[in-house]
Amino acid sequence: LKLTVEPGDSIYFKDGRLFMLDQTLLPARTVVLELETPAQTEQAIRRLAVRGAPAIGIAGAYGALLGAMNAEPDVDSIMLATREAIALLAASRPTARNLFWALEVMEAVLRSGIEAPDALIKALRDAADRIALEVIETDKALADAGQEVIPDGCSVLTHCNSGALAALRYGTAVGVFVEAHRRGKHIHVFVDETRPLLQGSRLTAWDLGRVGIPYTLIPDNTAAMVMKQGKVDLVMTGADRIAANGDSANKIGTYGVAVLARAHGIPFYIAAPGSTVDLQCPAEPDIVIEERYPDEVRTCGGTMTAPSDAPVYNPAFDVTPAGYIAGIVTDRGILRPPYSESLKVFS
Ligand code: RUB
Repeated sequence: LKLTVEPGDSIYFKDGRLFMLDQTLLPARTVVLELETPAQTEQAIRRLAVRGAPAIGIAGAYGALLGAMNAEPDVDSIMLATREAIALLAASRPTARNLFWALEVMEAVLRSGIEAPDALIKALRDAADRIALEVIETDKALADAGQEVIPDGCSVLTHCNSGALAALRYGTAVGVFVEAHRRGKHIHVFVDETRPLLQGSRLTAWDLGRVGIPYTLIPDNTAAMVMKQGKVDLVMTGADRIAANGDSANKIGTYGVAVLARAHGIPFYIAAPGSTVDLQCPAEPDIVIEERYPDEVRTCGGTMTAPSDAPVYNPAFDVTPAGYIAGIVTDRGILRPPYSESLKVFS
């Protein structure tokens, strides 16, 4: 387990700058962005240059650190600039719990009573690094725990991208698949392409291909067919926020996949670390769903595929009710229903 975040990772901090792979350009181009301000970081999160719940938590923490480092070198200025950065970053994307978890950790450092500017900057840097390392550690634990439900020879279906790009090193659901492959299990993955922004075809297919896991890319509307044909043994996806009762937000379309899985008697699993769990959020109605730009739906690959004035509804996430979820694979083991009890492990 490599416990440093460094060049080569999809996101890392070096010499006062935040570097990240621009996920909007993959797989066609590999471009590393170099960010110097909280505003640049907020824009990168908003336009999905960095995306996936744990990854935007890490980006948020380093974005807050950039606010601190750009401030005048006195404690009051650092506090003010960091708080302004935290407020800006918190407004970038509402659904993933991990962003708010990371920003709360940074805010706690500000409240810890450190009185020297250098010590405060160092404490903020240490906190951001710890957040990144915690993502790596929890995803490793989660990937190990998930093996219990991944038998040799199984065929799984996933939606969106929950691999290393979404979470720095291992990933969540894809991390479980990668660990199964590493242990010599023969698995096959059906990858939903994940309209409108194609995180499945652009990122998950890329993730699986580079480690050599056999996969088949399918249009989202083919999931029912492959399930009916008996080609899917289980479904596993990541999550962006898990409410206290187990209701789980993930990429738009996940709920439909869960309903299909239920109709075909196929178990549906969520894989996510504790930082995705929000015990303050009782259930689905309390999860804020991000709505994104209409042109994401009116276009595909930069080409207009609808009238330019077509009215659009573009929620980025949906919520799968707890009753559809056979288990939640976490860094504390696989949690089973009733989730209002089993999720208390994160209280
Ligand atoms: C990402 C998405 C992913 C989860 C995975 O949406 O829904 O499935 O974030 O997170 P977007 P995790 O691309 O809009 O950010 O790695 O915690 O499972």
